[in-house]
Amino acid sequence: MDNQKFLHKKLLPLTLLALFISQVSIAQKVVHYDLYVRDTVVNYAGKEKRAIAVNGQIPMPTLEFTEGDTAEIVVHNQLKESTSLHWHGLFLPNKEDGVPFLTQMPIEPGTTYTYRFPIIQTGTHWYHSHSGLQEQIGMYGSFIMHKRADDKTFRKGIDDLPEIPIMLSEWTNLNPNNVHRMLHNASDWFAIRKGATQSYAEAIQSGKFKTKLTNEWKRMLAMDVSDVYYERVLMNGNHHTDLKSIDGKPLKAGDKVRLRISNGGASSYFWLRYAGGKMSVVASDGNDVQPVDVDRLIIAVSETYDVVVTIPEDGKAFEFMATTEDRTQSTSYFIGSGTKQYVGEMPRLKYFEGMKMMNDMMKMNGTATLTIWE
Ligand SMILES: [Cu+2]
Repeated sequence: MDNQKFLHKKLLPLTLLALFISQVSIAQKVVHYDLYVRDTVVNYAGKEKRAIAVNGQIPMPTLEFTEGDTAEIVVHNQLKESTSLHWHGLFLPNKEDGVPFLTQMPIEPGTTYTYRFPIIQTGTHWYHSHSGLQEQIGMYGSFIMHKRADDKTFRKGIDDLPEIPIMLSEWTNLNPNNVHRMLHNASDWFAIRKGATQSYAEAIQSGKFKTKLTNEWKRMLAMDVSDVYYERVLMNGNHHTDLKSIDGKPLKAGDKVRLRISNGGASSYFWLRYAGGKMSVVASDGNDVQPVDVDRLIIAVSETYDVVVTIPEDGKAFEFMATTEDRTQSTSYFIGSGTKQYVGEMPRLKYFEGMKMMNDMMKMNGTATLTIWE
């Protein structure tokens, strides 16, 4: 009895000490980034336009951590307007969440602000400005949190693959504030640019004159799956990118690459497709999922997916393409070296078919409501 007490007394401080040391060693790794936010001029679609670059680049730099690190991110605002950064999908103390006038004051021009928070999760996430419409003109970037090597959930063959973070985004030559205003005014301009005005002539041509008439009667605007026309869509700030090697290692047949994809677009959903066979989805919004092989998948605004692609043969570069849901724009990576293997464009949408479906559904809903009323 006495012996046990003695042991207990002696062991407790030791245990505490061990606990303390392990905590210190976890908390000690501070990963520091300096972000310089500056005005820039870009030419993505035939016109020189104002944009915002961070450390001279669009998208913003990829920020990488390992679970257990402390993130220390210093924002140097060199703009003539205020800014802020929001960490999309991250668990962190509220005051680090980056929402001006809610969790912090705006970072004023010429000032510096430090975000500091522990990394307590893993996965693919992203970050963006939370001030005005700065996100639309360049302020989006990947935020990657790796698993620790001793993580019980570490998946060999997935979590140790070479990887590429991919930020999807759109570019418009219009000032984003104008886009915003035009959306409020129900302008037809975007539909005209997209060739999606759905005129009477087109309606007659596709045998849907009655549908068109019904819609006019209801004073419906032409319907589309997305409202804004963009001049360009981008993967990591480029229209097309060659990916021949990762970390200096050339990619060859049989190699697998993990694409950590975030949709940093303001309003576009994207279809993702690959010319080299099926893609294996291994994570969604930063969470591991049971791998699922797909021919294509759609990614919504702000979502992230981790997708593993395999290079089926040498001497060819396989296209990984993102196409806007309205199918008017696309952007791609070519993975591997050699002759380009294209996925091919997706067929244009059948607008009148969709219109008719919508009308039929509304009729059905009307009936259902009536039944309830009776
Ligand atoms: Cu967000």
